[in-house]
Amino acid sequence: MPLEALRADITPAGLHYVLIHYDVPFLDESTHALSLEGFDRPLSLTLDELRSRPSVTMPATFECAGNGRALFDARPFSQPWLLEAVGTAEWSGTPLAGVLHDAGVPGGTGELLFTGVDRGVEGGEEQSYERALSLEEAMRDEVLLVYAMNGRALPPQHGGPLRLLVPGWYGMTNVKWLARITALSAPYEGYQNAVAYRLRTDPDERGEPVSRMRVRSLMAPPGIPTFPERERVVPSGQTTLEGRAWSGTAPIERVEVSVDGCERWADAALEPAPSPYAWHRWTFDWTATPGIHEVACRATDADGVTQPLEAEPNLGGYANNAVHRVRVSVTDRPRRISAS
Ligand SMILES: Nc1nc2c(c(=O)[nH]1)N[C@H]1C(S)=C(S)[C@@H](COP(=O)(O)O)O[C@H]1N2
Ligand SMILES: [Mo]
Repeated sequence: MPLEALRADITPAGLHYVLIHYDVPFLDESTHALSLEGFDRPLSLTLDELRSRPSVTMPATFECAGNGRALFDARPFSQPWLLEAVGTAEWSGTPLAGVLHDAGVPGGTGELLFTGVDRGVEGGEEQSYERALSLEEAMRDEVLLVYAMNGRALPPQHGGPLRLLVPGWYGMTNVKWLARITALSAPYEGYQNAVAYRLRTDPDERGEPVSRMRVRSLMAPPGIPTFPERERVVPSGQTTLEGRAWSGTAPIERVEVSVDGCERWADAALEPAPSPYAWHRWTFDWTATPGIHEVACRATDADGVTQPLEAEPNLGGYANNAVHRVRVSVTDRPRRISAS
């Protein structure tokens, strides 16, 4: 997502970031079905059946766990995101809990496994993209089986015709091209849970699993860019800085802005979020004086956790929620370029 799209409450589908481990499968929505296996009453649900169930439409923000990876000093070998792997869409679907209730969750189920249609080879292992989630998290009211995005059928690159949405969690949880849910009685040890998406500083340690999104804010690039360097040029005088803030762990309480290279901070104006699972807009009025400045934003959540100036590095390059810093060049009156 180009960061100027932080100006929109709802990210247009064509600007929402896309992350795909393998290939986009092209599925026929008239024949695609979701099967539930290992339940008391195994079910197979078509898209029509899912759409006829209770429907919820909810703005929700998620970001890739690797967002900011390329800003770590040692760049891990993976998708080299700078800061663009985040977006907010209006997702429509049916609550997962209702479907699980109909299928009957067997006693002793600790986790559910969500399997996508896409297959690839990763870490030397041929696999389907699949992730397990604890039954407790999966049963939360806001967890949806999603079939529409921004009021239209879910596009192929975002998992159409059906994906999982677990608001508050990093993106890898939201399994696309969802084909199967399996009730598990033993802890899952598959690749995307046990090997990938772990916070490790030593390749031999097991590491903590990556789960909910850390508190974070980003700024829409102020002023106008130079091409091709993409440095920011801002006219001197009054300007409004703006951006978004979100957290998957506790509500956002505060956003602060610094216009002097993170020496001093002042409160930004924080707007209410369009849903408990979507980002807040923030604004900050700045009187810009000519020269080079570094502007920055940082958010704090209701647990009292504030974004760090630098995030702890880890081998996967996950969960980099460091303060967003932007260098701007403030100029007196923009130069006029004559057309002749
Ligand atoms: N089946 C499947 N689901 C998937 C993935 C994938 O590669 N295959 N990528 C995951 C990751 S890492 C992210 S960040 C999100 C991205 O969702 P988006 O492309 O709709 O933004 O989808 C997740 N779901
Ligand atoms: Mo991701």
